[in-house]
Amino acid sequence: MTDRRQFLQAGVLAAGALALPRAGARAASGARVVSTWDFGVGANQAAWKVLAGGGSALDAVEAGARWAESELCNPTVGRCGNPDRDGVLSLDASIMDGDGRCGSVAALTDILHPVSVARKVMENTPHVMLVGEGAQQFAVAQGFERQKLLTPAAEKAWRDWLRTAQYTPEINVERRGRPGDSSNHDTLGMLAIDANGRLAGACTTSGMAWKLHGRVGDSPIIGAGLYVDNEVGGATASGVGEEMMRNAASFLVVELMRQGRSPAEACREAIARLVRKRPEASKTLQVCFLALDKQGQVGAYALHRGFVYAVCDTDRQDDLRDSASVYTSEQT
Ligand code: SD4
Repeated sequence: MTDRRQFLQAGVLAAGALALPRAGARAASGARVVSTWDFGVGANQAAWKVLAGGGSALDAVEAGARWAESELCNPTVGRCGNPDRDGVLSLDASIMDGDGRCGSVAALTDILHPVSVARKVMENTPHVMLVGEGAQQFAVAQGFERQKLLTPAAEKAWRDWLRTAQYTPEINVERRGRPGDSSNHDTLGMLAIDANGRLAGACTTSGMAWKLHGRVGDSPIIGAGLYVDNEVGGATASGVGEEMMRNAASFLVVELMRQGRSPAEACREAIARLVRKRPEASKTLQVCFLALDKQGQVGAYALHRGFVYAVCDTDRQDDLRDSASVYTSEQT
């Protein structure tokens, strides 16, 4: 179990700590996996074990998202996530491959691996999305164990919030006054291309802390928090999900790449549209996009400073990049 800061301080980014099987390097040639935020380094490495062994992009992104859901201890992903305003920890996740197969779960409670439930929705049902109680029933029927996930630390944070916030739902509670602070927002969005040139993506989150009970963000909405198409590439998002949902934003990024934009240009244009629609709101909300095209080129763009993303391939498994591409600083 790893706190994200300890994870970085422990020197996981030091090259020596990153020895991964080189034997798979040939099988993985051309493969690449990219993820949002600094803990994306650890998630990428979990995914890379699959890609380096010649595995599929779909298996890789599931493995990477599972790593974030269980190994990482972080207030906005998986078992250590902060609850909603009623003290309920509810998780959202999605998975998609480049052939358009997809599955997602939203407002799922008491199940450790929402991304794997999402994959079961994709593979074992005629549906794309299950929510709430029905998603949990389905998970249990598929063999997932019900367990209490809320950590004592998350429960304490919620109780502290209740004391001061008078039960008012807030959209941007973690970001107030510092919209790009990387220590405060952390959905895992992951995109991978395997050695056969096939793409897949996954997204997993506990969403916004202290959200209204029943609130669903962009992460499980195909086209908002995640979209993948083998003909073009994939995109994923992190930040205030309501903005991604208003703009079908990950789909938009992929469509912009289809029209010839590079991954970074497509992410930038998606942010520009969002700002044009809601210029005032954009001053305080963070929105970040990460995209990977079918050639394996990666690009990212954020509305405000603070977004970092991780890139992993045969050459390097610990690459953490600062999204120097920031919309607000361009405008000033
Ligand atoms: C959501 N997009 O639920 C997610 C939250 C997030 O970094 O990305 N936080 O709106």
